[in-house]
Amino acid sequence: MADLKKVDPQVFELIKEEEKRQREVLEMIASENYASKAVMEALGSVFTNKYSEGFPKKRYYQGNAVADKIEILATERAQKLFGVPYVNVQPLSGSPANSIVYLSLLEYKDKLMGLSRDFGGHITHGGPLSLSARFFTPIHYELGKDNMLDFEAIEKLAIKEKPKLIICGFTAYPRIIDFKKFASIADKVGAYLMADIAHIAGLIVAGVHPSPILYAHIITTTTHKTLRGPRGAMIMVTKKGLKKDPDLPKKIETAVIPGMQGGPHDNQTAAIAVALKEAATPAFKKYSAQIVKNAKKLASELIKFKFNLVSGGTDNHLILIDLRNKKANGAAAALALELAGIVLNKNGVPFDSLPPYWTSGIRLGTPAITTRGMKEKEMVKIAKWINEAVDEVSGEEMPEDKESRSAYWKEFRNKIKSNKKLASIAKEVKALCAKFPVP
Ligand code: DSN
Repeated sequence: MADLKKVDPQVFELIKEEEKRQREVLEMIASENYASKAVMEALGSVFTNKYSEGFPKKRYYQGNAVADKIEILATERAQKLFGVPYVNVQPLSGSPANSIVYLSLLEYKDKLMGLSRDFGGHITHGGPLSLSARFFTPIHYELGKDNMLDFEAIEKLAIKEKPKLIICGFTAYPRIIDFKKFASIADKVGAYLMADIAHIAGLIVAGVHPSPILYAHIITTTTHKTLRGPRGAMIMVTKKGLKKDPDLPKKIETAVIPGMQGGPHDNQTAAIAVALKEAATPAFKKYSAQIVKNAKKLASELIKFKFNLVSGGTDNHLILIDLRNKKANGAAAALALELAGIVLNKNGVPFDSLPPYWTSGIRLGTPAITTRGMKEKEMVKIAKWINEAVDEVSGEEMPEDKESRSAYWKEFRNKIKSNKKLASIAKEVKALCAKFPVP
């Protein structure tokens, strides 16, 4: 980065600062990962200079012979890896990818049905204020009493509402998704089934989570979570999708451009191609299996410390903790953990009495720390540190009324910054991190 250092030392320093931060903490945000150097090199390549509205061999601008090759390569790798006949690699990220699907399938105010955000659904699955709720009619299913998918209730709701699109695949659901059951419900009511596998795409291609390819009509995914690529997304149409509607690829392309986007980010496409090559290796299979082993070990250790895990554990890469039995709130715990060198996010839990900005829970995941090579032994240490850090904020109850909340938060933030226990955990975390290099 010699040029950057010379041209813009300020940005150079900030990048160095962020590199140091990422190196010295446990990145446990369930949707984050460390992309490889090869992925980063492709992302920082000359493809960033190109405009290529349209699709390979059907572009609006000249000079796209090489851009065509890179998009075809990424597409073919994705088709092979996921086993689907059609892939579009142009969506800029997960939320636009989902919106593109809605634009291709639905008319204004048509019904789409997804898991409520309050139970782990994504905001684009009909969440309040999102485009999916403002332009379409969201119908929400919830989890059952055991905080697992309740297929009987989902079927009842689908029969009653007859949505045009049913969405499965979630943002904070720690259990296996039974795509077959979703398909039988969607087929019964004649709905399209979309599987949003943004969180679990890497686990699926590695065979450690069942695949939706035989069951969904359309699949969307991001490329930067368990798939470990650059920030980006893809939309796939399965054989079943083509059978239901042979025009789906055309509809999706029209929804990409001019529907939703302009030029694709060819540098992102190049980096996706690299990530897909990496994801097809035996090493990636091993990595993904370890993500799940680590999450399961971490879950069982946290349970020993009497943490209340939503659904009682995990089958995938993430864990959702309801902190109410610990008398802590999500915002306070997330900040305390960050000061202890453990970076995760506050997250709503089923039947949460606090709004999404504060929450009664935290969500954590193992993809990034597994990329660094951490295994079960390290999970034991991490669970202990999480317990110690949360102990420091036990008794931090969020005031009921909004006004007092900001005052409480200001005071809490000032107080927690100088907490000695958290600082000492952060030192231990840093020492552990030094043994596990980032790519
Ligand atoms: N922000 C992503 C997540 O953390 O789950 C989803 O958009």
